[in-house]
Amino acid sequence: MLDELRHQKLKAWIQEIIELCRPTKIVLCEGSEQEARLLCEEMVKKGTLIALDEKKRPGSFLARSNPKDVARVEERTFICSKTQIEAGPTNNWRDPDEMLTHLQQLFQGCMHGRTMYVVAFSMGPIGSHFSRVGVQLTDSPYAVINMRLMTRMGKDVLDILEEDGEFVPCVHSVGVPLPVGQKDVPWPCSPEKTVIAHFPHTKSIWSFGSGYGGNALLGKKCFALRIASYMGKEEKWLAEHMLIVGITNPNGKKRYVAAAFPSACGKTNLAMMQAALPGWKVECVGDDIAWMHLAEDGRLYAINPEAGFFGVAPGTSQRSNPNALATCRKNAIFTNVALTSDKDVWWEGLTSAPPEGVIDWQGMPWQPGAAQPAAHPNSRFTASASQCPIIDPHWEDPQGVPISAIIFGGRRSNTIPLVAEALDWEHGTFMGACVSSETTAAAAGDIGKLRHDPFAMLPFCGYNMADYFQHWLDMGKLGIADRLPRIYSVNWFNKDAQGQYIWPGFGDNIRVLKWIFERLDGTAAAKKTPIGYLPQEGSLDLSGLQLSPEQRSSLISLQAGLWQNEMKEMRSYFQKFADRLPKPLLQQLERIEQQLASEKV
Ligand code: SAT
Ligand code: MN
Repeated sequence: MLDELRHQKLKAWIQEIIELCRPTKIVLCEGSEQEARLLCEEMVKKGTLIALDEKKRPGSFLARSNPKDVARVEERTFICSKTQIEAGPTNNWRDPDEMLTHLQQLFQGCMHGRTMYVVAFSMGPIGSHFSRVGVQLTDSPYAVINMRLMTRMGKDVLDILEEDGEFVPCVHSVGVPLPVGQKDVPWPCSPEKTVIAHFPHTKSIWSFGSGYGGNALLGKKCFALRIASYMGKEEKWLAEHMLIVGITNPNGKKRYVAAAFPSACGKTNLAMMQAALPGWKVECVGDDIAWMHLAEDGRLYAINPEAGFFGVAPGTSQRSNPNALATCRKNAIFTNVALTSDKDVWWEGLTSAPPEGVIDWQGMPWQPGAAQPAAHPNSRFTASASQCPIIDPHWEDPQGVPISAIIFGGRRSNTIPLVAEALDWEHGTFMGACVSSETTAAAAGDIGKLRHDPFAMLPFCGYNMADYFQHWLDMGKLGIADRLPRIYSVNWFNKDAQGQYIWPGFGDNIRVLKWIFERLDGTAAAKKTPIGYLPQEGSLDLSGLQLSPEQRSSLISLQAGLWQNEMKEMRSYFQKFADRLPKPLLQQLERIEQQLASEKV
């Protein structure tokens, strides 16, 4: 079968991994529907997948993972650059030689009794100058069918690799060899031995022990963010944890915006928003990752390297995201959601009352009011972007779409106003560096704890975060100042004294996008403050919202005391980066501190 391969280097590498991992069978994936259907049938027989009702969810399946394998595991994720300083203080570093020795032992015979799938994939439209190719070798058929939805995968990609095309080698194993005659479990994994290792210098990825999401679909966080961020630094482009949307105003004028938020902070909802203001329209280019490059016209253009969505299920509803529901109406894979008695899916928030006879994500009968939710908080749907009813007509444009604004946001119950515009690129870079957010279920660990998450890239930056800040500053210098996107910070999650969210969010977030749009048009008024331009009273469209004057002002005013604390906190956070921290960021911090201290505020 490998004889078909014309790419000698690829063939030799596959051969090497076969010798190491000793799979029983090799399958070169072609990426066809037929192939995916057969894989799903096999997985249904094995109990990995449950086929959902053909009328309610055509072509769709439910997978239940091992309860120890439900999210990304950051403490087992490593950046193996040559020196520790290259990985920086925010990454787990391992010496590359030591890690490779460890991996050789770990992967030894690990695919015994299993099939190894060869999955060639393109991140970005096939053949676009801005796309990059990877090849994942995996013993997880679940990873294969997800990669088929999340990337352009299969024969077409092998074709464009020709005889010597570059590719990122990605090795993945669930880490459970299967002795002859032993029955497999529905979700094999090896949580105690999980390692997700990235080698920026050789641009390669090894992942062992987990079959879940970002740990196993190596095109996503491992390649399109960690390795690609490193490529972007070398090659002067940006790989970012950002959604991309097109926004059209009632006059038919359209602008594209990219927005970075930490995992499970509503990126998918914003990316597919049903605008609450009449005449405004949002179209989706991507919901998670943006690769952005400067074009000759001095503007920043973005492609979505992915081809599908791996969205958080809980909370997704007709109110919060009707377009996501439409996207996963058919041909979808659900992981760790609940099952209904009529073989459909359910999760918290999908409907106000759960249907009768719900089976929880672990396969147990579940009653409303139970201590544990029916769907795991990090349960997901995987669906092709082409099924999204509001997918942007340019979402596969090989040149990408021109970005007019970049937004940074996090989950913050106070301090950060609803929206603020950066004074310039340098201040915008500082805003990105200042992102912090309450933790969510997307990663294993505590939930609801405030942590710094610069540019929403904390778990995804493949090199020293201080150098990444510098790369952003450098990109600003390479572009043409008034053609670069303007930079904004937003916060949908401000709470009042009673702990209730003040801002309605979801479709009403269009009001904030409208203000940004009109700032770019030069028609929305703002007042200059130390932390950026804040909406002038009346410039933000709040028509029809039930907000008291106090609520309005708390959303868009600068709270000097809280900001003084914020800057103190940032000063101490920045110490992490010692003298590698770019000076302009420290200068921004000092400027804000001084201006806050003066009476002008
Ligand atoms: O990394 S995942 O793709 O599993 C999800 C996320 O953290 O955004
Ligand atoms: Mn993400």
